[in-house]
Amino acid sequence: QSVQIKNALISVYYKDNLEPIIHELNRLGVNIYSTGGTETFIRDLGVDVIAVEDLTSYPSILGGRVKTLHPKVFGGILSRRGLDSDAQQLEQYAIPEIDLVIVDLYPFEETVNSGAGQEDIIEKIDIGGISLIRAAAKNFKDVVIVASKNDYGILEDILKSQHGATTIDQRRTFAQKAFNISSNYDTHIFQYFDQTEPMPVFKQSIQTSQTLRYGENPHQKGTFYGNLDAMFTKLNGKELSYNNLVDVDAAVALIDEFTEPTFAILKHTNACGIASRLHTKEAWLDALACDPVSAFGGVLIANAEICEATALEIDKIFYEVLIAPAYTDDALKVLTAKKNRIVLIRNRVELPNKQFKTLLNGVIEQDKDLVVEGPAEMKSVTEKSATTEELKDMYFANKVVKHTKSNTIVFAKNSQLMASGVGQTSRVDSLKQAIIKAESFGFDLKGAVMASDAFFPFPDCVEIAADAGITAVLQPGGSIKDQDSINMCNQKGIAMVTTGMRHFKH
Ligand code: 93A
Repeated sequence: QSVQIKNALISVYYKDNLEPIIHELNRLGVNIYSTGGTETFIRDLGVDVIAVEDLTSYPSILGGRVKTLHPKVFGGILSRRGLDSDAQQLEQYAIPEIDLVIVDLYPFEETVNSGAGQEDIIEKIDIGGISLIRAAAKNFKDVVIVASKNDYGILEDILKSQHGATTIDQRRTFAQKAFNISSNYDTHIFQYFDQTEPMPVFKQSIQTSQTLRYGENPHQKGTFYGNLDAMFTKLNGKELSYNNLVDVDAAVALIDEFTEPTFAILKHTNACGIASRLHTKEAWLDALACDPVSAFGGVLIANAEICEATALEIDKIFYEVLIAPAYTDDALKVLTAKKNRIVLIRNRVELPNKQFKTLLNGVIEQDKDLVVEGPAEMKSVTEKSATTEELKDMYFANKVVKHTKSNTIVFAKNSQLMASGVGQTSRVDSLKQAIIKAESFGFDLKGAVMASDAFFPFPDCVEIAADAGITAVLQPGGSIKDQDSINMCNQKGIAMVTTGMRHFKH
């Protein structure tokens, strides 16, 4: 499967660094066919070259728009070696087999970036060159395609070390690169013509990418498109995995809801612990107390500097990722002792307020859910009004609700998450899950508040919650049966507020 190069076609925009290849091909006795400017360049080196016009018996026409587009050129590139009918036709029409194509396309992107006018830009849409690339790459079984000036050096090395022969693996690699070049080239042309509103995150993030160890599971490949180094400064630990990234994203969105010192612990994008306190260490301890079982292997995030005392507490459990805006030196000594734990500084980067998701062979885009209703938007709908403390806790709970998978029920007391029911297919199941969790970790729900991401279709949820000790309930409202739930609250002597704002998260 080693193919010896006998005939080459060279048509390049940038002639720089081409010279050594020409001399090498000449030394190997390869026949060189070439187009206008490239042909002159080769002839000036004192090397024999055949003008494509002499092969096609056609001049370059329309100011160069049509120079290589001819069956005598493309037939020689595309013919299937070893197929008698193709060989017969090559002979019949006197077409030489071309086994090396070197093309460097008209610089479309550079011309656009130079601020040139439309006419110049359009003229730089390469037609013949891109066709040569596609044809040669398609026939990689027998043809070598070098599609960029950046690969002249690689070709030269191969020509020298293998005396003008190439292996199938090398030809396939060249073909792969060639299709990468042609697809990027067409993408730039598309972007020039594209008048639609750009998707800013994609445009900006597509420029850097990072191959992940794997995707959500080890048998899935994964890549991150974006600039993690701008978002975080990594102080310790291994590479962030796909699942880490998903949780880190959720963690960042959640913590940004809070201004007072807050610590959150996330598992599978949901908070399994979160608390706001005067000191970060207390916030950590109370976040952990919420569900110390789930916290194992979690993603931890704080919105205030981590000191040594806090670090010593955090260090007691196994976690995957820790994120904070800053760490004291003493804290870092503690936190960097275990080499696998990922410790990140969150850099202040403005995040786009749109989000995207692929589905059904397309993309859906939406504004991020950036609003959260404070006590001012909470409308009391029951005979009993919520106390100031309850209002504060419902505000806290509502922030957590927003960042928890639907259907969601969140219990909170004294700016601490007591339990949540997440991602259940019915709200009442979420509620029951939250009650069981709270009780299993020793919480007394008496005086705690409940927040729900969407309205209650029936009065069962408030009834069960009140029986469990909940004294105030927050929900968006909007069910045709709202009044049933309100009546139930009145009957149980608890408060309810509505916000008018649903916070589904799927
Ligand atoms: O104008 S084209 O689209 N029509 C063609 O038939 C054609 N063949 C090669 N451009 C064409 N090329 C391009 O010409 C190559 O991609 C290369 O960039 C350039 C080399 O021209 P010259 O050898 O005259 O400098």
